[in-house]
This record gives sequence, C-alpha cells and structure tokens, in this order.
Amino acid sequence: MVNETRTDTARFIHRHMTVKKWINYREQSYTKQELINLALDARDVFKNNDKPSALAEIAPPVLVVGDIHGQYADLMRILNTCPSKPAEKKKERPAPNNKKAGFISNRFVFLGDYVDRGSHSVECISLMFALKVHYPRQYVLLRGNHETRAINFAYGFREELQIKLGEADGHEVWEAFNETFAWMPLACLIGEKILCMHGGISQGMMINLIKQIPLPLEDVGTNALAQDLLWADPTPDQSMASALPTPQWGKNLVRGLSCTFNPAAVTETVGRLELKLIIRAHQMIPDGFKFAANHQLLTIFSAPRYMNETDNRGAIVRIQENGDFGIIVMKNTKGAGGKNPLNDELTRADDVPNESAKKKSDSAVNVMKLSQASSSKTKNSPK
Ligand SMILES: [Mn+2]
Repeated sequence: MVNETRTDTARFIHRHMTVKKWINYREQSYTKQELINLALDARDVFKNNDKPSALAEIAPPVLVVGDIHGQYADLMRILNTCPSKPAEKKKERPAPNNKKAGFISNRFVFLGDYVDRGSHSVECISLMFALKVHYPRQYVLLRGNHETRAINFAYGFREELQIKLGEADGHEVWEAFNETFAWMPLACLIGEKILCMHGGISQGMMINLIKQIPLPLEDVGTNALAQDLLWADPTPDQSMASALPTPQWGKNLVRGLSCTFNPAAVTETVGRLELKLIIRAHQMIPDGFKFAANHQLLTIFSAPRYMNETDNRGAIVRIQENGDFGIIVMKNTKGAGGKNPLNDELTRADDVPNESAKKKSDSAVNVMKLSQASSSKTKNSPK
C-alpha cells in the first residue's frame, strides 16, 4: 500500500484540468523537485508493494486510449469523455452542476506513447502519472515504445524538459521519469477476453509469459517478448508491393527491430489465448481506428491531426460491462486555431461490427457534445 504520496495529487490534477491553464496552449510551470517527486510517487504505485506486474488486469466498463504524443488539448478531450452510454444520453443535456467529469467517473487503459513528437509531453505524462497515483485502480498506464530511454532522448521529451527546466535539471528529471517508465506494465487484460498492448503480439506468447517479464525493465531490447509488445506491427494478408503472401511472422524492417505479424498470426494467437479481441496502438491511422484479421485485431490512434501534419482523426474504444465495445472517433479539429477545444465534438460510431457500419458512421454521424458543464466557460454557446 502506498500510504503517503510526496505529491498533493488532488491539487496537481486540478491545476492541470483547469481550462485557463491550457486553453491557449499556455504551459504549466514546474519545479524540478515536484516532477521528481511525482515520478517517485508513480514508481511506488507501479512497484505495487514489491509485486510489480508486466500484465495489468482491469474489469470493464473501460475506455481504451491509443497514442497521445504530447497533444495535451486532445488528452483533455479524452479525459472529459462523457461517462454514460451514448444511446441513453443522446438527447439529454448534462446537468449544469454535474461535477462528475469523465476523468473521475471512467476507468481508462492507456496504451502508451504519452511523450515525444507533440509539444506538451511534460504536461501529458505528468498528468497521467498524477491520475495513476490518485486513482491507482481506475487508471492503467501501459508503456509504449516512446517510454524508453533511447527513444525519448531523441524525439522530444528530453529536449522539452531541458527547455522548461534548464539543461542540468531537465536531464535529472528525464532520468527520474525513465526510471519510472521501467516499472510500467507492458500489456493489459480487460475482463479476461480483450488483450491490449502498445505495439503487437509475439510468436508463441502466453499470458503467463507476460506476467513473468521481470520488472524493472530498463532496456526493452533485452526481452524479446517485451520488445514485440512495444514495437510489433501487423501486416495484411498480402504485401502491397508484390501481391505475395506476407509471412505469418516476419522481421519488422520499418522499425528496424521486433517483428511483423499477419492476420493468420492474430487468429492463431487469439484462439490459443482464448481471447475475443486484441487492441493495440502504435501506428497513425487516418480514421483513428482500423480493424484487421476478421475483427480480431483493432488498432487505435488517439492523437488527431498528428503533429499538425496529417489530417487524421483520433479514436478511443469504449468497452461495456458485458464486453461489447464501440469506437468513439475524435474529429480532426484544428486545435490551434484560437477555438476553444472544449467545444470540440466527438463523433460516435458505437458498436461498429463491420465495414458497412463503419461507412454508415462516417456519413451519418451521431454527434454528441461532451459533458463540460463543470469546466467550460462557454457552456451557453451552442455548437
Ligand atoms: Mn509507438
């Protein structure tokens, strides 16, 4: 049990969830010591009283979230996702004094890649750690391939810390965060039937083998299963270039490490592990989500307008208590256009069972406003 935390997490979370602090992409200011304390608090939670586990487990209902990559305004949209089922809430307006914001009411599984690429890695990972410390059983934070030292040294996180804190202090905080990343779980089992990870599956993988991955895992490259969980990618049945069948398991030439797996590999793994679905992230998807392998594999990506360079949408998955699931698509709204991102809408495409339903959801979208009553200053302006 974690009895006392070094961080006043309630205050820290409040500060990060308050509109004024982030609406115009204004940055938080941090001290070195508060970030190191937060990293230590999060480490204690992941260590779980000397019983850390590379496999997290959580029961539905739960929201599953893909890559964030320092896109703080989009993380806010996700954390404020209305907790109730859309079908019941479609015509109801949120009660004006409803204080149960999404981040308090929902359970979440985040699939990693909180840092790098975007401009607010520090805000994103700090808020995620604070939420994990404050609500340890409500939040599962998996490790992504960017929560590794060699990657976040090069792709933005370390540099952002050094800009915010100065070179020496920034480096020290970067070290502390990476020491905590080494304790994070690498996969999550939702209701025993849905397996989630950042990258992908691994040849011959078993649930027990994931549980046996020793933590802390400083260098992911020293454990083949861990490396595949963080890095692997799916391939289609046939390669686009040659029309030849892709191998069930292949070398991942795009990443330069780990493996690729084809739909037959997914089917074999799902059958052997008695799963219903595998959810992973790790790849930018224009629609925010993509099914493969006869709907046994779902890729989600939760950073819309990724790096302000692509017009992709984002998506998260809502898994209901009975295991049914639906996709919530995040519009690719231009966040930096001076518009209040709190007024963004999520496009719902719930319970998408096949491609035709997906098409339907694309053309006749059910648009639903997020419940923002507690924090929006412009709650009366229609949208
Ligand atoms: Mn990734």
